[in-house]
Amino acid sequence: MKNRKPSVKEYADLLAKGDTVTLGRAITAIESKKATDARFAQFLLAKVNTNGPKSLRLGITGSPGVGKSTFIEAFGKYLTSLGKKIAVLAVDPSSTKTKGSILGDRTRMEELSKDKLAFIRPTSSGSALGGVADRTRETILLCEAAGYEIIIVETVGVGQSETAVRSMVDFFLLLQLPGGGDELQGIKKGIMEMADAIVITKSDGENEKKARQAQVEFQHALHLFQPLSSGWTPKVMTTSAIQKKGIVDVWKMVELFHRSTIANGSFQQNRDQQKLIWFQESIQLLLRERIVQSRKLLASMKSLERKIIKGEILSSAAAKELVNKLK
Ligand SMILES: Nc1nc2c(ncn2[C@@H]2O[C@H](COP(=O)(O)OP(=O)(O)O)[C@@H](O)[C@H]2O)c(=O)[nH]1
Ligand SMILES: [Mg+2]
Repeated sequence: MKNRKPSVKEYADLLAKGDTVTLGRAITAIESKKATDARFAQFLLAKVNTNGPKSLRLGITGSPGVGKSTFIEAFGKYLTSLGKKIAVLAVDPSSTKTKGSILGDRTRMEELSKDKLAFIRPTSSGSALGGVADRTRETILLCEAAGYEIIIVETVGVGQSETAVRSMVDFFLLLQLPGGGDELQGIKKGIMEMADAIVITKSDGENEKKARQAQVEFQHALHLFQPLSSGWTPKVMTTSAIQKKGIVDVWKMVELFHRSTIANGSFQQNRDQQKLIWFQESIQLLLRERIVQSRKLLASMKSLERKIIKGEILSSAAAKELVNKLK
């Protein structure tokens, strides 16, 4: 066995061959707080960043317990049965507090995690700078470089993670429990507005009737929103992941979306726009990083924070004052 560490090029080649050990290592490097790991990850990403892979990126969201993991397991198994390579990335912004939830999710995708065509990886939020969104975007690129054609990004339906995930996927799916109008009240309108489809879960047994009712109500609700810029009309479907019902229809819908948005150009437009969002977010992150990495600037920031709270300075003016010190 060679003792020498493989070069970035060798890693890139291994990745291109779909080597999952290399993929895992590369993702770990992205998540690492060590500067050498970060540099390695950047070199590797630069090597694998082929413009425009033929992948499909799918975001899936919904409240805890709605059935995301069970759905992804059934959906994922169906996709691998078609011979497709899929990667599942779980974004859990609260994972530092609830480490157990991700482990729980993994065991719930038991069959899929044993599937040779599937790669499952939770994104830990950790405490490193850069944020979950940044690392998830890079992880998506690495998975695509390793030949995964369908990337599923799962997020817990709480907080701002939906907006972040929306800005890195092609298709955004919202899962909802069967139920009547009461259920409708509970959902944040903003999340529904971002959805390309709503899937009512657990449509089996006694729930079936309620699920169909919910389908009608959600369809009505969606009609009230502005049309999506993609020209796509959001759909509402019912599924039972346990009885494997509706899973094929969801895939057919996603395929239709893929075909029609590629045809009308909005698929590429969306990806281009997402690249620019990433650029802007990175600028903000790097600026902040520069500040907190300098003891002097960090002290200024803390002192300005105190002044803001005391009402001595406006937040925006304080930001200007701080950024002006970045020379
Ligand atoms: N009856 C029924 N139960 C389901 C279905 N999908 C998920 N569940 C159950 O709902 C609970 C939460 O599912 P899970 O996939 O962990 O939800 P998550 O928190 O959104 O990932 C579990 O007890 C599942 O067994 C379904 O299609 N039908
Ligand atoms: Mg889950």
